[in-house]
Amino acid sequence: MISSQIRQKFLNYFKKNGHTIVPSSPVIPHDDPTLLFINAGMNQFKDVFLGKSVRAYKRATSSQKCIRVGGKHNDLENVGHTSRHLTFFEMLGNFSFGDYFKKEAIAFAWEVTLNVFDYNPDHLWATVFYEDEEAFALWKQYLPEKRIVRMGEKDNFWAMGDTGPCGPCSELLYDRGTSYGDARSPSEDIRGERYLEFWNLVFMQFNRDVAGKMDPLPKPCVDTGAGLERVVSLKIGVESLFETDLLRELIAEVEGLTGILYNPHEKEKAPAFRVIADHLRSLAFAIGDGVQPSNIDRGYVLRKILRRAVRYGKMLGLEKPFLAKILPRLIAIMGNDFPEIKTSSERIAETLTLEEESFFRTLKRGGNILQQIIASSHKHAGQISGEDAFKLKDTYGLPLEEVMLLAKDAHLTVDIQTFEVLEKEAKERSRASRSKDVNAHEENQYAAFLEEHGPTQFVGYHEQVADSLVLGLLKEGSPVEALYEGEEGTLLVQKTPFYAEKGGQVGDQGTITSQENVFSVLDAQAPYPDVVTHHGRVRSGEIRLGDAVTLTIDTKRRKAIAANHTATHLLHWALQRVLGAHIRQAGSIVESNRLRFDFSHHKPLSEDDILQIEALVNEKIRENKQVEVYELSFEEAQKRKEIKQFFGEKYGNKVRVIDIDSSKELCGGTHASFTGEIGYFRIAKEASISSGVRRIEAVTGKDAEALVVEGEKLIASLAQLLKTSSHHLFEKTEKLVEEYKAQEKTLSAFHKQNLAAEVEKLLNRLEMIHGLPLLMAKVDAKELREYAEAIFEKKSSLILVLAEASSDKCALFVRVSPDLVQKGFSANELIKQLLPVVGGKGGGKSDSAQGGGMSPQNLESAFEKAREWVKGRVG
Ligand code: ALA
Repeated sequence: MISSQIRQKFLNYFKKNGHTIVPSSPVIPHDDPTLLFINAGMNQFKDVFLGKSVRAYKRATSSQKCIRVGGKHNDLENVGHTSRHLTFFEMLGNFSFGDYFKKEAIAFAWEVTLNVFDYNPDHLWATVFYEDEEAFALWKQYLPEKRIVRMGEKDNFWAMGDTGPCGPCSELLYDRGTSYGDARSPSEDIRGERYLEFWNLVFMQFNRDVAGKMDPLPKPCVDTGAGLERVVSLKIGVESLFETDLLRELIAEVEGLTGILYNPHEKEKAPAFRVIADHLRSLAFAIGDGVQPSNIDRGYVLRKILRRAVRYGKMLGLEKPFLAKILPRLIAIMGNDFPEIKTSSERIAETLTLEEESFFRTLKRGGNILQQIIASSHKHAGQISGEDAFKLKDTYGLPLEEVMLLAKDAHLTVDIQTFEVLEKEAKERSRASRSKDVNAHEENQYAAFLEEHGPTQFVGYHEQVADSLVLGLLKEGSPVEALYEGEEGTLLVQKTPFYAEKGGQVGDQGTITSQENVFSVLDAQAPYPDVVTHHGRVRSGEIRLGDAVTLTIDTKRRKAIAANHTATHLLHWALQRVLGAHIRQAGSIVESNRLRFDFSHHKPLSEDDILQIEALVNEKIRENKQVEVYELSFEEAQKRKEIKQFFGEKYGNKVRVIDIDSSKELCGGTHASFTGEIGYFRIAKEASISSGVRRIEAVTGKDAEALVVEGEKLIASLAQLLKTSSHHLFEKTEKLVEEYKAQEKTLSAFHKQNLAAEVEKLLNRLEMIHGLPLLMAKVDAKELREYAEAIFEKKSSLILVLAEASSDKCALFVRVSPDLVQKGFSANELIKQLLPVVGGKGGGKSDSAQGGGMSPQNLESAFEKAREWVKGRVG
């Protein structure tokens, strides 16, 4: 495949030029609330650009999976309707972290363009930021001056998002000729069709903070990005990205499914082919990397993409889930270069199909609801309200266009203005929930602290006590000289045994003392890389800046946390063994008295799964394996596929491996030394937290013991209640159940007998009114109907009035046999005569009716009334 070849050649070129080939990170950014999906090759290096993290290399190259939808770079609505918008694409890039800058970046790009992409130099143009004289001068070595264009900030200043690394950029463009328009230069080419940009070289120089302030980066860096699909389309000279092998093969699959041929110039159906091919890639890679369609955040975006694919699929007559049918082809094309979609293929297929099925149901329901809305809108000014339209879209997923089309057919308009207001509000709500934790002021404060005092030295992997100096004190977030008895605050030192909350493990607790002065630490946090803060209260005396202090952690609590952390790794391993390799951690919390583990899985665990998982973990505990801890270079770790690593976690140059027999994970947490220290492991709870994500809560050691004891206590009290021992509880309960069944049988037989005898007695009260059999009786039972049945078994032609009464209420039941119904007697009519007498209400049909009243003392009068009624009817 040409695309694979170009990808490989590109990476090899840069490797030959001193760059390290770094694998693509997953499409989900970890720990970066400013970003929804990975949208550029540089994302995984963000902290390296900012100087917060170092790597063993200063030059890197990658082919990064990117999803651009939602957030700053958003193309979703265009996709399918143009030749070059995609939600998923691969970005080829080379990066310099404070190593080379503009000169080499431009030289590399030029050489690759001519010798790897094989482009004709006569077609090439470059743009530069309008005030970047240096870049302009550099390009002059390769291009005639008239093919170097200065552009403004909109085109030639690149930023990852509203905050983060940014800088001026220079783009390489390919002139596709006059058939794509008569613009004579990229600055005249408004639609960007003729001069197609294929490579962006960003000269990273600044970090923009939330206030918009731009601070220079520690060192100028280079970040470049060339869209692989675009590069290939230019190389093979096709008009559209959808003609490149990566996408055309997926379109071919859709042709096969629908029996319709793809004609790129046909306006009705062609967009649908493109939408499906593109969206499937976003969906498969995002699901493969652990996102589940849902109602929030990236899960919501995924749901939106999937629904868009389904809607376009319907235009091609696809009325049943179809995405999983195209998936194998995607895996065949890309699975060798991105093996994660191969290993997760089953989970991806299942997730796609379940979500599609649910959307098909939604569409059906939404369609029905729209019909109701249409019916009622006719009465209301002939317009569908904005609220209704929004509800249809937001709750039922019915897109506005569809609502408008159907409304038009029904001669209605839609209040689009209100709809748009509501949609904007919803968008703001979802944005607000995302950017909660970027507090620029605090960040700057800790960055300054780091600059002045260097990193806090963490000695807590081996030590529980450390002596150090107080370097910083904060009260309500502001620096102070001292904290006094009773005051709450934050304490920073040079060296600490306190583990700061990270990777799900809670922070340590303990004390910090200087002579008789005591500060109780309730929590330790890392608000900035390499800075540990101790939060708590001065219990006695005072703590001053510069004090020599002794820091002591609560060792018992720490041991319990460590055991739970090690158990979490074993649980993760056991889950993969029992449920399959597709299990991905989606979050965890490790505390002293419990652990919580979230993971992607599409169905509830069976009782048997849970038992197996517990058994595996407990077996490892009994084997008392040593928990080995060692460091590896980040590169080495990435090569070792058996080591679990998470979504682009910000790993430094060296990474720490926790190695427990067959479970190996990159992890900075504190752990038991031997698995035996965990003691015992039990799952306390298993449930779903959102679609496709499950949560396990588990306990270890004495908490696991307590869980078992609790169960045993319940058994013991049950045994006591049943007057037996817990050993005989089963037999005893079994016996009781048997007895109960037998007694029920006897009781029911007895009841029947009783009823028969009662009925015999009742039949004595049969009256003949002018030859018509009437039976009226007050009985002592709630089941008047049952009585009636038994009576009618004995007497097939009859008017029956049964009553049941308590001191303040009565019920009446009237039944007329079919032959008398034929003759015009109606139970309903009769009861309507009787109920007023007992002060009540009710009714029924001609053969049977019932009701209740509040005056039971009038029952005799009611019976008299019945007699008269019958008499009247016969007479
Ligand atoms: N990060 C730059 C871009 O995405 C290269 O265009």
